[in-house]
Amino acid sequence: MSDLLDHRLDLLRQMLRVRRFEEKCAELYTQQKIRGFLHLYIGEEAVGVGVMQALRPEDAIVSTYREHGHALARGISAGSVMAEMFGKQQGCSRGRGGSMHLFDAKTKFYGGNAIVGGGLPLAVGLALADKLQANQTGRQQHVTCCFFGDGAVAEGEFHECMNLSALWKLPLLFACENNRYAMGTRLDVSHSQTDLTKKAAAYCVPAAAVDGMDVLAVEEAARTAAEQVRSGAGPFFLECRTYRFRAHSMYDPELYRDKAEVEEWKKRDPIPALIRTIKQESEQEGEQDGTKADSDVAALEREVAKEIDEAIVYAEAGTLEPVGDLLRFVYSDLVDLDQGRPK
Ligand SMILES: Cc1ncc(C[n+]2csc(CCOP(=O)(O)OP(=O)(O)O)c2C)c(N)n1
Ligand SMILES: [Mg+2]
Repeated sequence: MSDLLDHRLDLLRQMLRVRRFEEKCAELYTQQKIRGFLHLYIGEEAVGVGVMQALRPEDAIVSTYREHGHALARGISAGSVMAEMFGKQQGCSRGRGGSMHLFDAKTKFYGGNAIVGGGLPLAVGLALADKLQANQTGRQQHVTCCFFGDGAVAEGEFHECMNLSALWKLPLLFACENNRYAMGTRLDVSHSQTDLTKKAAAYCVPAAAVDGMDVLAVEEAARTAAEQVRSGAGPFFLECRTYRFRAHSMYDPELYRDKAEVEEWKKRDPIPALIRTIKQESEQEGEQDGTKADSDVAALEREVAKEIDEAIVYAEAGTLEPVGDLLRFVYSDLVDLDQGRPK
């Protein structure tokens, strides 16, 4: 099998992990094993998986409340994410964050965020720190990638962050997930300018839009953008045009859009689209009628199902943090500045 096909299958594996993980989350939510808010990424997987291809381990990521896919694609284990969904202390945020606050310092995944646009100023701060350190040590700048939705573009923070990042030439990749809705508000009802790239361009941030239902296109656009950022040219705004197939959250009756619109977008589901590409390419490579591709896909489905079943077993077996520990981390320990140790 060629390296190219191998890579395509890996992208498919990653999108399937996110899709099947979240389908299980929806089931577990109705069983009340997962509580609180739950925002599914189903339909948008090509964005998180595609953008993540362009990032290196030393790069940083800031995310939103719709971040399960980002976390999984970044390499946080399915078990640790599922345990967090269950509120167990084995979760990546010790069970204190839940669905909207996945966090993992090891992979530089600096958090989901319940505040619309709230990740943007954090990302500016991270990128500024990175640039200052790079200047001091002479190393190359790392990329800080900030995911946010079209709704965040209507927030004041977005405009402040565009301005500062361009002014200070910060190494920031803005990954805008334009799924056309902010809860029940359609893009053209809340934005006077619906071409979001123009808003970034107004602040002198170079910008491009990409088909967010095509993982290969997203990967290519993200690689180009990330390399430009890494070279020290300053920020880049990548608008990924996508669609969520499910409701905004588990509490949304979806009265603001036609079922026919959703069905139309489902025809562009990024997972079957990639399977079709893999089959075509596999046939071109001489794999006869594509049956090899079918068995590859079936094997991936089995592998992913096993991983997620194991993640659920891990989360079920996890433990809740003792009530007596609940005040831990509310205040920091007093540190003796001379000794660098807790007093
Ligand atoms: C500052 C702020 N205002 C309002 C809300 C309520 N709220 C939660 S999600 C959401 C919509 C955001 O839409 P978008 O940024 O497009 O992300 P999507 O849900 O489409 O992924 C709103 C208004 C919030 N969480 N934070
Ligand atoms: Mg949106």
